[in-house]
Amino acid sequence: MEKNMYTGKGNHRINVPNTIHLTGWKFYSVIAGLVGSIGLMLWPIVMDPVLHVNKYKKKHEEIQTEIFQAGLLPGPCFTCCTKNGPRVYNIDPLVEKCRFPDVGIITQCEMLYRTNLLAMVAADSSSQYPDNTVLVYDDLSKQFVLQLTFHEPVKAVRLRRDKIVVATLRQVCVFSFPAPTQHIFTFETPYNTYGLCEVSPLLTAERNLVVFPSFKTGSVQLVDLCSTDVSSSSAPVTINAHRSDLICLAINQKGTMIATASSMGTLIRVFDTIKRQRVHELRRGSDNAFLYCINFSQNSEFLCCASDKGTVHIFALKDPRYNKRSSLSKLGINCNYVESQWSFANFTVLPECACICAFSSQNSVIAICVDGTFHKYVFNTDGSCNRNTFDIFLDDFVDEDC
Ligand SMILES: *[C@@H]1O[C@H](CO)[C@@H](O)[C@H](O)[C@H]1NC(C)=O
Ligand SMILES: CC(=O)N[C@H]1CO[C@H](CO)[C@@H](O)[C@@H]1O
Repeated sequence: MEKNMYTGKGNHRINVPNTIHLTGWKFYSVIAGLVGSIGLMLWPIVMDPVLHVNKYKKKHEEIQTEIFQAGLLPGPCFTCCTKNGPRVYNIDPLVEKCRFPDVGIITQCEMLYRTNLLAMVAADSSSQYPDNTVLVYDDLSKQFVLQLTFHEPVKAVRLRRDKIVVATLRQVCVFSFPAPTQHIFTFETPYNTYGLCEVSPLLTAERNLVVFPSFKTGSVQLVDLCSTDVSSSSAPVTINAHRSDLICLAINQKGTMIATASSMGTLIRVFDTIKRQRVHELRRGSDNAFLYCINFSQNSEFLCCASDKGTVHIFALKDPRYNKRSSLSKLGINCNYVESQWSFANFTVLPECACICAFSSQNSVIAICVDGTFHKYVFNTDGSCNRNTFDIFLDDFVDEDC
């Protein structure tokens, strides 16, 4: 392990064994995923919680404190960190693919798409690894193949096929990845308790950006990953997004737009990353809330968000006419408040239960909650939003080919 350690002290000693192969999960699992999603569309099985209400209540109590973090991959699976180690699930259909019980208590687990590589951050309380360390696990060789150690606790890890981005409490560090893993640059940030840091996920993105909070309250710093000269001498590229602290940050697939929310939680602002201009102002609600998650749809046509109010909202970006407007604006009264757009569709999950949301196949949004529940709703631009799936994912069996 020692040999593969990045100490962050100038002398970067990182060796990745030559044995990393970026093979996908078995090809047929993708096909199965596709077939599964078609199956779901033709034959929507609605698992009514009313039928399982006792089981649900019991499960809810049992598992509420078990999950530390859940992460949605841009694609058909998600990871979830439990007290018994991280797990990987397929979404369409909902099936547990893998669990890693031997790696100890992990608080963050980020998978490189659907490959064999997972970046993990341990809980400090677990004796094995400290919380200032990122461990990359290779599921083919069933071992950790890379260890990066920082001065401060790691708050987030983001992977792309060519980079690993790590947000610690006060820094964002970018490394080339997987082999050779070399330190490219480090940026200082204000205290980043929530590990706000996003990277445009695709190598083919129009803009290859890493975005994170900047020193001015409520502002976002944008760094071009392809730029060879990101020296600190040049003025940082920032967007002043909000007047209070950022609480949520998202980037679209192409890297052309970011969405932000502040600690007020009333507004979501969407900015063009090229022109650095605000393109949308979306109103989640009129009272304050804590936003857990914002996500763009694959083609940036829609945006969803989840808050502690227990409501998942869906907004239209490409055709904002679908969004609802305040009735005041219809009367022609003009002020900032009435100009903003309200979501055109929404659905509810358990309030105050942390939850992440993302778009899935054809006009559907899924929500994954720390109480172990999985929700999938199909929406329509007329504002209808109907439940397609409800399940308790920690209840699932392990697929044999894992
Ligand atoms: C959710 O959608 C319903 C139906 O369109 C609407 O009546 C309700 O006001 C919305 N709720 C919120 C919190 O926006
Ligand atoms: C599918 C997708 O883009 N999911 C992202 C949703 O947002 C969270 C963070 O808010 C990301 O971790 C996911 O990758």
